[in-house]
Amino acid sequence: MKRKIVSVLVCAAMAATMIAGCGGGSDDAAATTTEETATEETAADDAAAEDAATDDTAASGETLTIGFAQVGHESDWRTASTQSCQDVFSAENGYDLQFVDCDNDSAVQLEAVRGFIEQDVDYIIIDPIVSTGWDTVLTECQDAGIPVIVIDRTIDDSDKYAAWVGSDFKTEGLACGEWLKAYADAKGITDLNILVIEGTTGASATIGRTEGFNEIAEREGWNILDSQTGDFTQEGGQQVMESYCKSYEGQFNVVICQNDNEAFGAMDAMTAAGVSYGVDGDVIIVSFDAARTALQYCLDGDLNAVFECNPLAAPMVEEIIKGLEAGEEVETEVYVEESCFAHDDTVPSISVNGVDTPMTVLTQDIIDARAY
Ligand code: GZL
Repeated sequence: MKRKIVSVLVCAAMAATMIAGCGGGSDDAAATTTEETATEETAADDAAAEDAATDDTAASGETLTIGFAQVGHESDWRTASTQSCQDVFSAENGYDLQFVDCDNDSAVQLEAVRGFIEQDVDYIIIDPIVSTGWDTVLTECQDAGIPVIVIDRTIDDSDKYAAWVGSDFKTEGLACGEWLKAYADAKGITDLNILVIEGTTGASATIGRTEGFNEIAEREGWNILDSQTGDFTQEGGQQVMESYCKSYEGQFNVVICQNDNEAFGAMDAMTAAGVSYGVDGDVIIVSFDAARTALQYCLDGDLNAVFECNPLAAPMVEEIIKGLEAGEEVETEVYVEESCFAHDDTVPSISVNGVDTPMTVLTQDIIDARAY
């Protein structure tokens, strides 16, 4: 339910009722007129009270109800993203967070958003599982007067939302490709035979990382042996890698995992298949996200490099909501800060989109200081 100052609304309604009641002693016509007048006054009073309530609410910081339709719980990254929102949009911070874990199911996610409309929440946050199929429900949000803020992944078939906060996934893919080129050159590896474990099909993170990496692969003439979805899960990464170890035994020397959890599964599968990987292995392996566990693997040499995708969007979302509450112009596209990590300084830096980007060589202190 949208925030209201119920006492003001109840008083307005009571005042209208008293007017109608007091005017009931005359004949029916007069009584009807009084009632109609009272009804019109009630509606006017309600509107005035609502405006007053809104103004008062904004000024007094009354509780804002936020509906959050989260992708699911598929990865360490997702856990950090959810925690960030729950920490920021807490009751003590003046919010009523209505959270729905959509379990990686787009139909559930659309239903969750419609449920928020029914609840008449003040704002809706969506991390879209896939980037299409959104215009109808976003139109419904617009018609209901509920601002939508999109985080992390993008919506590509509608612009009916107030703002987006997230990452440039193509740039993440380009960074990975540029690092691999520099790393292979430094190690004297001229023949790259690459296996890719993609993220969730249709997710903008998958689309962007694939597009960016493939742009470098095509430029360098690399051989991508196969590219299959692991659905951003550890189980998915393990299953795909088990299949790869059978189908491409002895043929591959690079594995690109589009998130950390897929890399954990791929590492387990390669270990079971007797395939060595990491800085001292036969196979170069990298991941995206950079949650603490993956950084520890990278520090230990099991992962060669990790490309960050920052999940902590909630503080920037709150700034946008505060701006909207204050009637201010807000940033409609906000990019989170991200880094590139490596086990060692074989590649000190890379150039991505013409921007010189350092590769951060991991230390235990860096990992211990990380927020997620
Ligand atoms: C990317 C995010 C992806 C992460 C995965 O921004 O949507 O989804 O890379 C997560 O870990 O499952």
